[in-house]
Amino acid sequence: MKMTWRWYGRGNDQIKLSDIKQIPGVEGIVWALHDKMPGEVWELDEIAAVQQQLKPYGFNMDVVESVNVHDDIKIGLPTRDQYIENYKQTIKNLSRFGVKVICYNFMPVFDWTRTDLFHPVGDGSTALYYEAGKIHDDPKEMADYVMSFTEKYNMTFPGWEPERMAKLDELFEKYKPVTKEKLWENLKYFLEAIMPTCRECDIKMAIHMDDPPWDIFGLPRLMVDAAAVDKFLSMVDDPCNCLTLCSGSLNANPDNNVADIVRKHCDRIAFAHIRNIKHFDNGDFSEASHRDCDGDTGILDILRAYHDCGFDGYIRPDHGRHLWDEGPGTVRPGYGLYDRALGIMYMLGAWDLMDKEAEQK
Ligand SMILES: [Mn+2]
Repeated sequence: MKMTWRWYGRGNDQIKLSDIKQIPGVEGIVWALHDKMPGEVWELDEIAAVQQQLKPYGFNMDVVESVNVHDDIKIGLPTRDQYIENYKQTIKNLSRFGVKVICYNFMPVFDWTRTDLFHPVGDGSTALYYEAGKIHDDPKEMADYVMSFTEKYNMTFPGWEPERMAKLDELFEKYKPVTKEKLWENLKYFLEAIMPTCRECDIKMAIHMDDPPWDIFGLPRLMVDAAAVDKFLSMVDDPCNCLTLCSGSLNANPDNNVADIVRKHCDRIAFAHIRNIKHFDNGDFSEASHRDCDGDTGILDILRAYHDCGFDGYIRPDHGRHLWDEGPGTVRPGYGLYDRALGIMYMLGAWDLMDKEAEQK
């Protein structure tokens, strides 16, 4: 496996590349052009600027998270073909810089959804939290909460672009005819259109699991469980059609066994996100440290499954808690320095031990 770290870019992330360099084992930066709107072509000079930033530290730029998919593609409007052409051009441009994996998602309107971005864990740290009772019929309430952070701290979140959120009513109206079946069809149309370009460019498209993995506000969600993963991979059965298997997103539903999916589909997992979730009886969940016993996701089982399969794809710690002096205004929710660094050491510790055991066999 190849360890990576998600970084939001110079001037857009408080964490410095020189800090990341000091974390053992990090080979690559998972990056994106965060000022691009979905549907825009990523230009060569913009990509080259990121390459120049990473070069002095010796980090690879093999994984992009995310090239966001335009709503017209998800809705299936006639205008989608132009946006698909733009997407293909972005794939071609990225391949010129050696990019190997593009992480994306196909969630309607909203990206990840939480009700509290800095919820007390109980030990003085905070974490992202989902309070089931707070997700009512009114999506505006939640959008306003998330957007209040955007405004207050002058920080944009991928998938929560203010330009899109300002037109929330209009977006919901446009998605009205999009049933779950229609959304599957639109995803298939998109993938079949871009697969030849991916093969030509040696780039894997790696869909992220939906977060949380169930319908919200009447909007359908697709990548929610093992059956959906099976359907997705067989629907477009191409080695370039892959997964970003996010343990935390899937395991927000405690019925989802992530290790089983790893064992079944390891060859189609291009990118592994490791995140631990703690469940509560009332349907709430909190994000937890990467340590197996701090949550219910089965982090050690998952790592063992990857190791047993000889996983050689990219992996990263996903969301972490906010520790020590990290809090609103000093850290991106879920993307602090310390807990993710601890998560890496935990994963590498387990992995190194499994390597040693395998050697001795
Ligand atoms: Mn994830």
